[in-house]
Amino acid sequence: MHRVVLFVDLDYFFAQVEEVENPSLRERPVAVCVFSGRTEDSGVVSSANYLARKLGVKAGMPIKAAKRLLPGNATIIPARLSFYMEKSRKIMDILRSFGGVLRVESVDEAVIDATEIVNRDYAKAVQLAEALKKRVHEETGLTCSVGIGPNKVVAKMAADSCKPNGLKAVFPDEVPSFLANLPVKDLPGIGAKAESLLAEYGVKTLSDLAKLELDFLEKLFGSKKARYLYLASRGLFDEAITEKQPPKQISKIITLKQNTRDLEEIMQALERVVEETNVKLESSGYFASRVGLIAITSTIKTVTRQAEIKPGARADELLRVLEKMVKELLEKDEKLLIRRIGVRFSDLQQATGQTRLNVFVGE
Ligand code: DCP
Ligand code: CA
Ligand code: CA
Repeated sequence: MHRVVLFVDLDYFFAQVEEVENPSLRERPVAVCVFSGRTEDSGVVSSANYLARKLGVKAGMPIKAAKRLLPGNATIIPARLSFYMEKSRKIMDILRSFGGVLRVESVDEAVIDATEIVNRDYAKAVQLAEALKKRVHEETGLTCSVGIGPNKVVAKMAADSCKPNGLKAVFPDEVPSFLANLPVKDLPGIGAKAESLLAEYGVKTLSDLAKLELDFLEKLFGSKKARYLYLASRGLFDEAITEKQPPKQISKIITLKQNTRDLEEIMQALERVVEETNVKLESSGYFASRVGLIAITSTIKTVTRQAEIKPGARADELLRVLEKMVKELLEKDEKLLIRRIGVRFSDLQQATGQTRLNVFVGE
């Protein structure tokens, strides 16, 4: 029985987000770049819109090289990574709201096992993909491409084949003909090195690749990759799609400049720790319902305190809770000197609701 897998990939993601923020960019080449700061122009292109790509600008290219290709009306934008992350989380929440098993593959990609919610029906999966695309566009202004297939590899290749703003379903019986004449480099996992190695043996297309014996592939690539190539070139590489396991806790502890019982010094250190862990928590998309203080004393004893907190509590609220704990420890033992101090967030839950809309699944 075939599964139904959707692969969603946002089109020219970072650059498109910038276009939505500033629609006048749509008419000109745009390159979103990460500046390294070493010299004025050092760094690389992260994402380019289609007008810039037409001129040869690509992700990974040095900014200097991109500038040589771009005309005067082009725009170079420094990447705003946390802004794109925030958009990404919003999009993942929209996708999640349709049900199915969703795995976030990267900042702009998700794979959904929709087998159950569409009842193995590919026609329904196409409707689901249309509905996803529509909602993402309505709520964020962004377009994406969606591929549908019996496993993740085929679904991803289908998405790649219909960019931008495309929708491509490869029905199970179409898999062999869809793959046959594609160049080997279109298979996820085949980079420039594998491509040229295969070319030495005259292997150019996926049907060439599918003619090779497993033994032979093992000699070239080792057993794990060989097995992948053997199956994937036939459209048969299939692995279960699972949601990532949420972390149980996030913690951080630092060593103070000197052993101390000075409240201000301790709180300054905690402020830094809370700020850093909060960023980590937010970027992984979780809220904590419990915060803990971890103190290691000058005699290397570990003392902890915990309290329940409101999920999503702000740093200043957290620091008030932690300060009370620190005061308590200091009052309880007047000789206590603290050597290391830290926080632990636990009882984590997904930052956003997982309401299942079932808008689509109704018969
Ligand atoms: N990215 C990056 N550096 C790279 C490749 C990608 O910073 N070398 C970032 C910017 C992209 C995002 O990851 O917007 C997604 O990567 P994709 O490879 O999916 O590229 P795009 O979304 O930009 O383009 P496409 O429309 O081809 O998917
Ligand atoms: Ca991508
Ligand atoms: Ca993309």
